[in-house]
Amino acid sequence: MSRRHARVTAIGIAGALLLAACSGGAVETGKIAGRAGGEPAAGARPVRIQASNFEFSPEHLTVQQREEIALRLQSEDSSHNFAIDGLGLVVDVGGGETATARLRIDEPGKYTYFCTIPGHRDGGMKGTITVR
Ligand SMILES: [Cu+2]
Repeated sequence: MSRRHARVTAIGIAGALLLAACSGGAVETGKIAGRAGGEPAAGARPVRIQASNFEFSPEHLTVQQREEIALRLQSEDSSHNFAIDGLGLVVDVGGGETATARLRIDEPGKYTYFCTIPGHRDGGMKGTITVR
């Protein structure tokens, strides 16, 4: 590969990454106190959610303030994820797979969860989580 070709390729990759970052339906973080992602805490309550094109089941969840949740996301078709507006990405799941991650919200309120994959939220992949 020539030096010039290498530089053009590098610019192309940077552009593709930037595009991916911009079109990914980014989730806002740092507005809600809590934990999103990583290993579930010991003794966490398991909560199962099914993800499919284009809905979550259930569409409503209720948890207690500061309650440790082991969120188990099961994909019935393609890749999906579960993110909470203001808190962050909780878990990603590959097509037909199941993945589990930590979730804890420290402030009571009503929050929105959704799938960040482009088009999925607009297609209906969203729900509400009530924290008491
Ligand atoms: Cu999705």
